Amino acid sequence: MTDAPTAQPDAAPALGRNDLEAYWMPFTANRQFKAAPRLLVSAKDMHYGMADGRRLLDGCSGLWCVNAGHCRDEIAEAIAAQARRMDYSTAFQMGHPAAFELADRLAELAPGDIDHAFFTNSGSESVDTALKIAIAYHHRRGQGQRQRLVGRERGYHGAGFGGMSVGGIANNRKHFAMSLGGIDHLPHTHSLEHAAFSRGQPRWGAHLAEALESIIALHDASTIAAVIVEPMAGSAGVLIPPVGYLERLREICDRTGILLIFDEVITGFGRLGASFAAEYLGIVPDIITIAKGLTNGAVPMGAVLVRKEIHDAFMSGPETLPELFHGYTYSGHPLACAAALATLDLYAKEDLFARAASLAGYFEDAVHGLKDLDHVADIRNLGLVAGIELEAAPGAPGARGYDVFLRCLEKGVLVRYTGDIIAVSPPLIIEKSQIDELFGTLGEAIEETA
Ligand code: PXG
Repeated sequence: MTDAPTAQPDAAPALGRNDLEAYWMPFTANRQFKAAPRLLVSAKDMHYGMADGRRLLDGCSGLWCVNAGHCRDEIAEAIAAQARRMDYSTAFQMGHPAAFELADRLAELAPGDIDHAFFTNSGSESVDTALKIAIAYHHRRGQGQRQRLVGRERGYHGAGFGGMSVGGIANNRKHFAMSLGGIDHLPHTHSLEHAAFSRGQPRWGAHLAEALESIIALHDASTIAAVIVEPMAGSAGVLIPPVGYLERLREICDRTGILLIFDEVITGFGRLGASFAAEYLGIVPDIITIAKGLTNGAVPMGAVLVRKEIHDAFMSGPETLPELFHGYTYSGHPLACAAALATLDLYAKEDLFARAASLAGYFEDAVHGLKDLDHVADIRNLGLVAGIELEAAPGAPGARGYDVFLRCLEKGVLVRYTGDIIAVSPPLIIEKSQIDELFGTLGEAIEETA
């Protein structure tokens, strides 16, 4: 499959410094970036090409989305063909075949009786949609008092007001005084004291799910619509679910009628070595939010996958009215559907989820090989995801993470950093030699950092 040598990315167009000013970059230190820009101009398979002509091994699948590798011909061609056939299809009261086909394919892929898809354009929109569906579902069933939502500390559920409110990353919340009311948070499950250097799922931490019982005791289950968690938290620095933890959340939700939402924007589409984390862990939530790997990152798209019972609860009342007053101009956009269908075909044809599973052991050994380096406080991993937590430099939290990120970049490897945590999540087409390169380079960078 990927034995063929990776193509050299194209040469870069020139860009003057003044051209950088107008673009207000997202989640980026704009002044720092613009003082020393890092511009990507091309991509193929495992690599990016930079504006200065250098080639970068992509250790984080873009932003956790390019699971089948970059610029796959099959996806590019499907998008181009669709753009010529029909650019845009009116999304409300009209439909187009590819959206129905894609929903069908996702229903097949999803676990249990999760069998309907609502389309969005991003993970953030998927989360907001899922929260609205959860509340509206209870309302439909005569339980309109179920409005509270429960998220988790250190959770990331996108940048919308809904996702921000259930999210638990302080910096994403504290500048925006108004978040939704009626939200509680479970404690996060990360503990250096009890679970540092765990391989795969930590054995410590299942008891933290009991915090949901306390929230229920405080508010009563009859006021709570849903609990939303990332089965494996990505953005906050790769937090792996303790053995038994998600199972316990599922049991409590089953008993109390609270819906369990898995935010699989990162864990979907093979990241852990199965279609979804739900599949990998054998736990079926009520709702799954997806985006990113759905189109291999090639066109923005997200979706909310729901159990049959949830969907069917809406299919009553006047047949002339929309059952859910919600949607986006670009829900089920034809180009996104074309990209997603081609992506799902590629995942299947190259058996990429199984490939990720088969590489996971090698990947785990490689990342844990960094254990004895100075400054390494923890290493954690699951599927093709790893987090390397560094001790913060005295008085300068985040500085070491940024320094390691820059050193890797200098050496031709792109990783993500969140504070002092390095996250690695390569495309599932990665070769063993590239896993060696990735962690070899990261190890050098950690050794060199002060
Ligand atoms: N849920 C989860 C679990 C996510 O990881 C979103 C929702 C929001 O998706 P959109 O498409 O609206 O961005 C995400 C996004 C990182 C990083 O490196 C992670 C995300 C986005 C950007 C960077 O940690 N996750």
